[in-house]
Amino acid sequence: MGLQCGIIGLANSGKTTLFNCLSNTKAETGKFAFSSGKSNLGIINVPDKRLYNIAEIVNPLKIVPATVEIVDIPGLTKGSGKGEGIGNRFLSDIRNTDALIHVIRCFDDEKLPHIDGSVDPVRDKETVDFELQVKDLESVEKKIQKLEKVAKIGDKDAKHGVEVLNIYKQHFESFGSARSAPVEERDKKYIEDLFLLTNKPVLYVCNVDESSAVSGNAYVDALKEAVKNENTQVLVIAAAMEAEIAELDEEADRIAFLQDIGLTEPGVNKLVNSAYATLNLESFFTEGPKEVRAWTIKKGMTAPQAAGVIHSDLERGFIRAEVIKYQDFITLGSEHACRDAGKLHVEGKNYIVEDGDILHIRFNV
Ligand SMILES: Nc1nc2c(ncn2[C@@H]2O[C@H](COP(=O)(O)OP(=O)(O)OP(=O)(O)O)[C@@H](O)[C@H]2O)c(=O)[nH]1
Ligand SMILES: [Mg+2]
Repeated sequence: MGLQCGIIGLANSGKTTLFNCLSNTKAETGKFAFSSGKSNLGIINVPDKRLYNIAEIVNPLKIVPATVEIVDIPGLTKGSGKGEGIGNRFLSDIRNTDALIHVIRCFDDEKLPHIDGSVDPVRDKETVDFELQVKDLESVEKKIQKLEKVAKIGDKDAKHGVEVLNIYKQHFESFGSARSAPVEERDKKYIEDLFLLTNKPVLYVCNVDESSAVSGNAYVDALKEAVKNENTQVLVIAAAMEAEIAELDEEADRIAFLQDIGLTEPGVNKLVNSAYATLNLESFFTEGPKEVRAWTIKKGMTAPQAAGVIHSDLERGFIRAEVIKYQDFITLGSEHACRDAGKLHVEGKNYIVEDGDILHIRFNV
């Protein structure tokens, strides 16, 4: 399952800096707003200690973490949705992402002027939301026009669709985002094909200076207060500092650097884990002498569905899954020991895979 996250935020909020701490590819950051003229694409390895603990027992040739794709788009600004600045044409680059990471500037830096004259996280967040809403309004209006034609010739479903889309339209016009529109669950099918930007789950990242990395600052508090009804997570990350840490080659140096400022793990790890939680994602593992690997599934997937994430043949020809719980594997120290202790469970096609399961899929095609 290719999970994709888009990074959004005002120009100079630190999107590319964050991208660089997350991704295995490096992109250029700039002191000037709109310094970048393209979106950056990268792959994040999902940090998961369990994978390495399993590998320590198995000693495989290869360790393969689960991955998430990230897209970093350049500078949004007031008017982006209407084609001002350069942000507009990049909004389509995040159209197909599963979730958005909204980076918000929560640091002072006299050398880095803010495009709107002052640091104000709540205003900035609203500016960005507004640009996305303008874009979504456009999509919804287009669909209304199309559906109205069908409704005119008596199509009841189209008529209802127009009603629902008009709720969205009004909601956008009063500065609402699609995810909070007063629409019944069953009516949301009318916007499914539009991939509305403001319908995507969002995580806020407050980009702070080093001294606020542990406990935040007044900017963070203001933002938290402003989004407290949005039912989402607000993370505090010192992106510029974490980018420096990510540059260090030695793991021990990175840990020492983190501890020095009072952190136990990089904020970007928390970010990936929060994205998983927000999207209801979990991991299962496969292990063998060739490779120990983590895979991403949606919570509630059955064993054949999970097998299908590995390869469609495994889903099609699914016979059974042999399941060892992560904790049993670590405690008992081998597949063999788990089998002997009765900790290797044979499960059929209705088994719901749990986070941390180690699976062997038996199949036949
Ligand atoms: N002081 C300080 N500077 C930061 C921090 N995070 C990023 N910067 C600086 O802010 C500038 C802009 O950062 P970028 O990551 O390029 O910002 P961006 O959001 O990608 O900007 P655009 O691509 O132009 O929209 C760079 O000079 C960064 O070094 C921070 O936490 N503190
Ligand atoms: Mg950038």
